[in-house]
Amino acid sequence: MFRSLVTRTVVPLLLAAGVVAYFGLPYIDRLLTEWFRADVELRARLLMSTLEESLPALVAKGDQQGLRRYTAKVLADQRVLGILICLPNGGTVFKTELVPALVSCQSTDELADGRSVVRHSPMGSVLVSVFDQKPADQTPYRVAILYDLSFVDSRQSTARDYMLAFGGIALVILALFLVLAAWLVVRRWAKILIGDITGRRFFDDAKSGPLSLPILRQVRKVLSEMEATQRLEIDYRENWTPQALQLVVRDQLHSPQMIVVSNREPYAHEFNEQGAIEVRLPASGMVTALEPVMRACSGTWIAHGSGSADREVVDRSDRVRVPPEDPSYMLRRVWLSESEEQGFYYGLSNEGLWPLCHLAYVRPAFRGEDWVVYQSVNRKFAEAVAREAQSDDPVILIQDYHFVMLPGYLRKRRPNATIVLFWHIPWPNAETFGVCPWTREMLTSLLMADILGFHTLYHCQNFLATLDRFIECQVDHERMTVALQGHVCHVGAYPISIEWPPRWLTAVPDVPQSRAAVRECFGIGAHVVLGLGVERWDFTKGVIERCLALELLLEQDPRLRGQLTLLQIAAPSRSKLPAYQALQRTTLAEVERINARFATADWKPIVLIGRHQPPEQVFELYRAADFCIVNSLHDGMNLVAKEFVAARDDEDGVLILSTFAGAARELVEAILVNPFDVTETAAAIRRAIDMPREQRRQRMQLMRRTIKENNVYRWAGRMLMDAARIRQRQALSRAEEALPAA
Ligand code: GDG
Repeated sequence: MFRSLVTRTVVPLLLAAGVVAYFGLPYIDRLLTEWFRADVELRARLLMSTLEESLPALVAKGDQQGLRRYTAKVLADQRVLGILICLPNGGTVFKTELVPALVSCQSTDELADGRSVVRHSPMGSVLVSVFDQKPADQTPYRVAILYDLSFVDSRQSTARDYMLAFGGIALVILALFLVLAAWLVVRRWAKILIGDITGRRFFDDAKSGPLSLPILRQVRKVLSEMEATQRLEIDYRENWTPQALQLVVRDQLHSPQMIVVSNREPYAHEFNEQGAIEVRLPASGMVTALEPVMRACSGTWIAHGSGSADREVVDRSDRVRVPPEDPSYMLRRVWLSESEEQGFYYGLSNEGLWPLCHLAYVRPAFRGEDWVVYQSVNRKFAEAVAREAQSDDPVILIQDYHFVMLPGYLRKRRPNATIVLFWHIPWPNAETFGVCPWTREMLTSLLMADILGFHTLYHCQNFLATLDRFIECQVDHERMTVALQGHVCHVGAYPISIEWPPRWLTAVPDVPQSRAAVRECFGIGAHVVLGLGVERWDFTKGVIERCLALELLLEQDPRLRGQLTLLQIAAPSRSKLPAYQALQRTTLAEVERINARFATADWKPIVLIGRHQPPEQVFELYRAADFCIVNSLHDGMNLVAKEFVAARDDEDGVLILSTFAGAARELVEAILVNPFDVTETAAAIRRAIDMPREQRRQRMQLMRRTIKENNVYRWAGRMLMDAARIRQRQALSRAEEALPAA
């Protein structure tokens, strides 16, 4: 700051002084010249009055010798250069030796008595002063006294140099003094100002000093404007980003430890056929949604280590940092034995709860031994969470139906933790859920969460109705809260989504290139309309119904044969279970039958890829397709529908969507179908093929805007903002309870 004060004060001051000196010095010079000249003129007049005593007699006599002797004494004064005595007619009476040639009686003739003139000779300047003498009884004559003025020049330049030097030094000292004083004042003021800001005194006019007040008022104004904009952005945000989510975690939750618990891990390490370790991203909607959130928020993700090489890469505490290419959070793996996996994952979770919650008409299986294992695995995860928790109040985000008992177990171990459980699948009506033999235990545990999130309001209402039917608790339908054993659980609809824009898109070529690449890869002709299906191979996703709809369409309109292909990606899932094995067999058989019925030498109606694909490949397929069909029989949300729309930055392509998928509540511009109605689904495919470009563009534009605004950061942000409010309320009531009774 000091240097800046110097450059901002001293330098301009010196420049200004230079300008003043440049224009002022000639004036001073002139002034000095006049002073010196006046001085010399006075001396000439004095000398003349001295000469007046003896000169008349010598001039009268014309005594050249006497005049020379007499003037020689006068000339002892070195500054008197010479004396010239002239007659009125211009004749010379007497002239001393050093009178220069340019001064003569003629040349001084026009000068009036007592006046002076400066003549410039090669020896220097000369001042000539003339005095007319008129002695009584004598011829008048004129005396010219010549003074050497060269001393004036040298004195003048010395005087100027001294003036400049003193002026300059005085100026610099003054400037430095000023700068020092200003610096001290500013430093003190800045110290007070910083103190007022860091001590937060600036929130209160009365506490901040008068000097700081004007600035602090400005700071406060800017801050409150920023806060208002931020609030606006958060409330009505069209553009939720990872940074916005980080802000929510920092400013509203005050950066607590974040722990995610799920069965499926976000990254699985697998041995490939060559024995090398590969990282694989599972085909899971929960992982698709949660992974970007975790990358933004950091923390620990606890999940079942199911990859064949998972144990090879963890540390002694079973931890590994992920994502592998740019680690930003910790993955803590929990190991499950085969029997644990059987009872917990395959058994109760996927043969019991999954079919129970999806109206796909697959009968759920509930076995007592699975229930025992399910609870013990939930306890094992509770143990892992407790070990990972570094404080008594972490934020724990539990994912899905695999961990129904976890909120209850965790509430006992960490009463002050904020527990959020998100239910990724539908919640059926009360009668249906009541089929589960352990409904009461499960509901009681779920209510120990602080927030219980579902995709849709409809699922929330089903849940509240199930509570009403099966357990004794206080349900406030207005505020969507449930009180049980002194604990309040908030039930809310938080429609899940995807990151915007999906990060895989950067690695995928544009639409024309993707179309060409995919058609070449799968041997599909350039003129063929390409329909796409992408899912885990699950009976809820309606893959067989889709194939039947395609068959019906080709039957109804033979002109479409050779013109339309369905490319179906079915990533094997839960393949150990008989229902899934049967599904895979039936799907393959149906595809084979339909292909055998219609296929030609260079065309097949259905191309089925029953393998897990890398995510970049999945996004390339989205870009290559003319339409994407998502006809799930029942689906909590369905992220494939959202990913397809997100991939279509060309604003083209048609989405066919099941009315029984949660996504249908948001993506109303899709062609909505009842997946159980094969005829309607066939008609929807026909509509997708025939839809004009402009209609496709407008529908796609609207859907893209919906997903962009309601992306996964908004999903997590809304839930975490609610969690923050609940935390604040709980802290307040704990503080009030701690107060001594009045
Ligand atoms: C549950 C709910 C809810 C699919 N095949 C491959 C692959 N995928 C990816 C998709 C998508 C994800 O898997 C599937 O997401 P969904 O939402 O469709 O389905 P679920 O796994 O059943 O998820 C569902 C979701 O939770 C979130 O709450 O929407 O309703 O059932 O991201 O792209 N990914 C890769 N290869 C594949 O072959 N890499």
